Amino acid sequence: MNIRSNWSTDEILEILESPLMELLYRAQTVHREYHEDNTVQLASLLSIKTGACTEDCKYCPQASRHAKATGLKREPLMDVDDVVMKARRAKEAGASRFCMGAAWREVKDGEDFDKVIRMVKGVRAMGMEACVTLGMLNQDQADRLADAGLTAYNHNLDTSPEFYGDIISTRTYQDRLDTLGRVRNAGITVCSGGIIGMGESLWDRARLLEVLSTLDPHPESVPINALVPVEGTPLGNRKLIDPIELVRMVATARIVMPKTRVRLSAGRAMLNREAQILALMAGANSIFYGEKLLTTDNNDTEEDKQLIEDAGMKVAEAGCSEAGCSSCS
Ligand code: SAM
Ligand code: DTB
Ligand code: SF4
Repeated sequence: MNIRSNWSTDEILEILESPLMELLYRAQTVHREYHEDNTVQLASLLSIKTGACTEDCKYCPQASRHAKATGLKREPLMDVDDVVMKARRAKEAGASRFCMGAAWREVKDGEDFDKVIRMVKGVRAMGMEACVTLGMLNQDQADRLADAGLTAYNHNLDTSPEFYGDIISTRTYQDRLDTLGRVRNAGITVCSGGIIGMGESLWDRARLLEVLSTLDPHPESVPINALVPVEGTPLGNRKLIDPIELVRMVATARIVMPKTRVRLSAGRAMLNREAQILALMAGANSIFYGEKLLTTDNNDTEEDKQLIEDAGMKVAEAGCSEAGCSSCS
């Protein structure tokens, strides 16, 4: 099967809505063809700068305008040595990718960015993949991150272009796409996905997958998050989504972006073992691993390792996880 970058909304919507057994069968067939290694990558997350963000993303506990209602404590940028120590612990626990998140609207040149560059170098020196998510970037900043050896840059599109304005007003969809373009230009791999369960329609979900799958090349990594409704945020009262909706989203992402690492991301803590195994069967081949995501709780690490073993899959080793990696494909 060839890799397509011309999917239409209708085609994707048809897949997303197809009978569950057909959807799972098709997704698993694609998955086996492109991911013979049968691995799940363990990626650990660390919030290197927490809260006090000027953006107004309705889902996010880190926006300063939600701080009073959420009670989230802001933390300045961490020290480089502390971050590298956390990465070392994550590696010892089995993670091969270390993702660092900062609650910034955009990167500003100066001392803080210089520290992030040193963090990236420190993580790479341990043989782990390094990913950062720092908000918007200019080309020079993307190039500096590439020079530091950054593996991937995470910058989510979150939802469809049409629903985006209902969730965020302080930046545009085009701003997001522009940053992704700079990341690609710099030669860093692209990590971009979205969130379901924010009140969007199935059509919006199909549109998000359309935007991602018509990028050429596809993002190497697509995180699929379920909204974690955090009390005090504007979406804090939203009902948890049905886990099967998450499974459908993962399966559809797998079918339209066969080579991509699809990451079962936020919201996994609300899934039981069976639902997580269904998501792995549907083509998810990475999870966030560690007791915390950025500010919210994540699944237990021992249970995660057991789950992967019980599912008959293997933990991906460092340096052997990117789509297109010569050792994997
Ligand atoms: N500030 C940077 C940015 O927005 O790109 C990086 C950090 S931001 C917290 C990273 C991603 O976390 C967001 O794009 C969003 O997709 C996800 N996220 C944040 N809060 C979430 C929540 N409550 N539930 C699910 N995903 C969430
Ligand atoms: C992504 O798509 N999900 C992660 C990571 N990329 C940076 C973040 C999830 C955050 C969930 C809410 C929190 O813990 O603050
Ligand atoms: Fe800021 Fe990122 Fe949270 Fe939006 S998602 S408020 S940009 S930290």
